Amino acid sequence: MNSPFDKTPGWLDWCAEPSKPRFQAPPGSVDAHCHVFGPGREFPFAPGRKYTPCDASKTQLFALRDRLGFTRNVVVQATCHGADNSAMLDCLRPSGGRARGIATIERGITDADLQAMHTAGVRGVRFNFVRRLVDFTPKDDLMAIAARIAKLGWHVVIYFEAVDLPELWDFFTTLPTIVVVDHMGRPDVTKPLDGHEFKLFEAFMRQHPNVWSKVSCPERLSVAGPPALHGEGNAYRDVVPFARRIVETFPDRVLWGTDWPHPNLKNHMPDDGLLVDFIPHIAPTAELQRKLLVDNPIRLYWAELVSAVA
Ligand code: 0GY
Repeated sequence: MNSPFDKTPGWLDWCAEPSKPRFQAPPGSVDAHCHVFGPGREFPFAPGRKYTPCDASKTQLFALRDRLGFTRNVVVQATCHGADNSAMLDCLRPSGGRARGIATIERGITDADLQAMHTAGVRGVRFNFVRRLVDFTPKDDLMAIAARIAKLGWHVVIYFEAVDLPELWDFFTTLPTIVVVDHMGRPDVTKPLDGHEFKLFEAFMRQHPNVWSKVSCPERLSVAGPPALHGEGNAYRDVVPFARRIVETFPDRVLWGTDWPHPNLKNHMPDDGLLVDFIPHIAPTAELQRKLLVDNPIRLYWAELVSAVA
């Protein structure tokens, strides 16, 4: 069915026929960062959005999950839906407990609405500091939200650019919950791995044991690009040292996700199968892979499964 919305000019649609990955994800693996868009006819995009995407439905997301050999999803509210979480919540209920959600909420949300989201499977909120995606919410509002969701055992997901970490550091380090950083804080991978900027991110994680990182989005961070440009095995090779450093240094606080359907990419749309084949380059042992894809996300999002086994 056609969307009633016109996509942002130059919009790249998600890859309809991703390759079957060669890397076999361990049983129970979680895609801990993905989104749904609409479908616009059913779940209209927000009037204040900064981009208008193609449709990307829950059925298509679940088909991708199965094709890639994954078991579970964490669906992150996309900014094009603002604080209307209906499309994200609509994924959780029919997933049979195999999807959790990260919401965008406003300060005035009622306790009853928060509780209903918890029952549906929401386990966190996202605070976004990327200017091209959102108008900033005042920090007082964010702190009030964080205090309320802490009581539910939820965590805060933060999205920011590496250059903004120094300014945001004090706010981030006073958050009262686990704090999950999207895409390693978006390092500039043309800068040295041991340079000031990435060292600061490592210090952020080292000094604050409540900080976790998603080692996701090589396709967004890479300057080297996908393998079509450089031959097989070299996909996003410039991102590998950064992600691998974080996985090896903080193996119990890392998550991985596809970022499907990959909003706002300008140069190419990744083959999600090849993104999965990126994993053994950044998590080279079976133990690191199991922590990254199973143990860590299960502990954070499906805690009841851990206590059931314990
Ligand atoms: C991502 C990255 C982006 C967009 C969003 O919610 C969103 O709109 O997260 C981006 O454009 O960098 O994590 O999906």
